Amino acid sequence: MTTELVLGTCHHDCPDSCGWVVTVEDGRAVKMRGNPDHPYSRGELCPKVNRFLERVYHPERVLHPLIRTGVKGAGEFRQTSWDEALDLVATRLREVIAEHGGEAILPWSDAGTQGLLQMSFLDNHFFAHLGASRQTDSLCGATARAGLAATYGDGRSADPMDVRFAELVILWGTNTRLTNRHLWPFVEQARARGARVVVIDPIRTITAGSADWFIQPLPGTDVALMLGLMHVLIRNDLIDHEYVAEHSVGYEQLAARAAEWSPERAAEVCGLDPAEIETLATLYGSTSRSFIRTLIGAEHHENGAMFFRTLACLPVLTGAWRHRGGGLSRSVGTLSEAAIDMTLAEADDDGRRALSMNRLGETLTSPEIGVHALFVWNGNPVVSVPNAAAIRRGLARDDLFTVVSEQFVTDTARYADVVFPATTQIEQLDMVPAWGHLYLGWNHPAIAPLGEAVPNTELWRRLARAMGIEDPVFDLDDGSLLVRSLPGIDIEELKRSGFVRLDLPEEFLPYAEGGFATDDGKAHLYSEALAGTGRDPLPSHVPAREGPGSEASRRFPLVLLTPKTHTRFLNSSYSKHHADRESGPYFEIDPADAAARGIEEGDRVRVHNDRGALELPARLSDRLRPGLAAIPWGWWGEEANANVLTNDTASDWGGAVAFYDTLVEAVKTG
Ligand SMILES: Nc1nc2c(c(=O)[nH]1)N[C@H]1C(S)=C(S)[C@@H](COP(=O)(O)OP(=O)(O)OC[C@H]3O[C@@H](n4cnc5c(=O)[nH]c(N)nc54)[C@H](O)[C@@H]3O)O[C@H]1N2
Ligand SMILES: Nc1nc2c(c(=O)[nH]1)N[C@H]1C(S)=C(S)[C@@H](COP(=O)(O)OP(=O)(O)OC[C@H]3O[C@@H](n4cnc5c(=O)[nH]c(N)nc54)[C@H](O)[C@@H]3O)O[C@H]1N2
Ligand code: SF4
Ligand SMILES: [Mo]
Repeated sequence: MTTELVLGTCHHDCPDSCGWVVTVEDGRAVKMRGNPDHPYSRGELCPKVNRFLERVYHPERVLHPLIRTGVKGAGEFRQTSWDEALDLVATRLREVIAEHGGEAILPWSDAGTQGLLQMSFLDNHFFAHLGASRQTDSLCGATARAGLAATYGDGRSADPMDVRFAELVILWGTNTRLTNRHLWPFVEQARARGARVVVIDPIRTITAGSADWFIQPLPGTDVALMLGLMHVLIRNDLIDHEYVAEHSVGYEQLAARAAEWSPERAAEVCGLDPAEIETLATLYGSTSRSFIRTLIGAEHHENGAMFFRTLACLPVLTGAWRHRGGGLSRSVGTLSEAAIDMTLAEADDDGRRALSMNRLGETLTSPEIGVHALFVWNGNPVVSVPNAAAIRRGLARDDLFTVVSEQFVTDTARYADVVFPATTQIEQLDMVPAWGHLYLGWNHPAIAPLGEAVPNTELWRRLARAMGIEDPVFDLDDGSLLVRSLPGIDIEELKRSGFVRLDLPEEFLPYAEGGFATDDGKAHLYSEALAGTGRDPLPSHVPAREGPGSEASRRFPLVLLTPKTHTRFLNSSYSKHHADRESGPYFEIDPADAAARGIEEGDRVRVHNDRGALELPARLSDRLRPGLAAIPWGWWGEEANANVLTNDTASDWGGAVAFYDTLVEAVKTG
């Protein structure tokens, strides 16, 4: 028997990008553990990925190409050969191009894998050759990044691991213990040295339950809270005037705006006590090593970019950026990206039209937009994109040809005309650039691909050949693509240890001396650039159009949040296979709202709005507050998918979408 230990890196869309070790016996993976040498994940994986090998060898894995035999959505297929599947796709694509033009073809993909090669690389060339439409916008991160960039010029962040040096940790709109679990030990290190941990979230999450202080604003009101904090910081002169004078512009204008936001006014908007705002501002302004951690949650609002743009002003005002353990950390993805040369992945866009990935339902149901062929890989849009019922209607169209590359027959794949079998991370080569720490991770394939599954790169090569596309980029193998894209990286070390740190100083303080990425190198407390696009150049609280007090709220008075809730789900991945290990789905409602509707624990409840309806058991919860409801997101199936209800309005700028500005009503049915 031969036994081998193979190093890899988790590919999931998760800030932790953990290192792992796979034990392979005679070509079969028998054990998978965290890599104990990985400086950030330190030998631990998570309740999702601890059972990854079950996923790899799952009897329901798609291991051969499939062709649809039943009606769209039924998930009935017959197994076929690669040749037949490729021929069918090539024939249909040629027909679509001849009849409707290349732009009638639409690619849709997300971050099912975050690997450099397998996320998005050769697909760019394939679709460029077809003259296909391009995908634009983002389900995750782009609005947060654009918001930070409005103040800083780019989305650069502090090293998350530096939270261990903080004296005050504010976890703002992020559920660290669930979504970013390997950061928590570093937060605990800070706490062991006396730091206070504050959580700001509309829901009393498990992270809030572990905090020293939990502040519970109404969703979508944080900008008012931040303006209230600024009001107190300025009034009590807790400002680092030297830092502000040297490294920012617009302090006077911002101070005038903040003057309008007394703690009383802010508290009223946020549903808080003014004393909470006074105390938090005093604590924040009197602590130099104050570390704000945020991820994605707050981006999923109409005013999502404004949240991040405003948040970015806080550590400038107090000069927290000067100190290790101070500042703000959202994603370090831009730092990883800077280490990668993406030239080989880029294809000419030739002015091809771009369609929003967030509005897939509208795109597929609109005859004017006219999409006739859809490719989906690395994502499950029926479950992950808002306004899901519209997507199902679009996918059910007879005159739409849908191709999905997947490991499983997801809710989306059930509508495919052709499903191609995709390898899992332990069957493919890649390099994972992290967004939650400063280490690039290598991923050696540990086992040969199961069945006839192929990495995404190989799928695009085969499709290019089937379409007669000639382009030398398709002749390069995965190893060559990686080596050429990582010019300054010690690849031998990456392969040997599984990770290398980005070439940054050990004490990485991005803005200690200013040096913001704006044209003048300063933080823009007042932004001419925003003014130039017709937006408010200063932080401003704008209530959501679909929010409390709006016209819609008369019919649908409850705000519905649908965040990540289960430790064993990663977005919609695992939700089918770990379903029996998580409780749910359910409708979480505050006892006061339940009483007003005659709803008791366990009652069947119809949750609805104009977009759709779900029938779920009620769970009376002390995690919420009156007016606020929640459904855990990620479950498959029309009866369970929270995105049947969610709002697909675009955020203020940046291209994400307002999932969390969703209003519903709930009626007891049984
Ligand atoms: N277990 C698990 N881990 C995951 C994932 C998963 O599905 N499961 N998904 C991964 C992915 S793709 C991502 S992007 C990250 C996301 O990581 P997070 O951003 O931490 O996760 P979210 O659940 O999107 O949102 C975090 C919190 O934001 C709160 N929130 C919503 N609206 C507001 C608001 O207006 N103000 C404030 N202050 N808070 C608000 C929600 O109540 C929620 O508790 O997690 C990753 N990690
Ligand atoms: N209501 C609500 N909706 C949300 C969110 C929320 O918090 N609430 N979160 C949003 C966020 S932050 C995100 S990031 C998105 C995530 O949404 P998606 O990116 O759609 O995430 P998943 O549903 O996990 O789908 C990933 C799919 O990729 C497949 N996959 C994995 N690896 C590979 C591979 O190597 N090759 C191929 N071909 N396929 C692969 C997996 O099998 C899986 O089915 O959802 C968004 N939607
Ligand atoms: S999903 Fe996240 S926490 Fe789990 S192993 Fe992967 S990177 Fe680590
Ligand atoms: Mo995400």
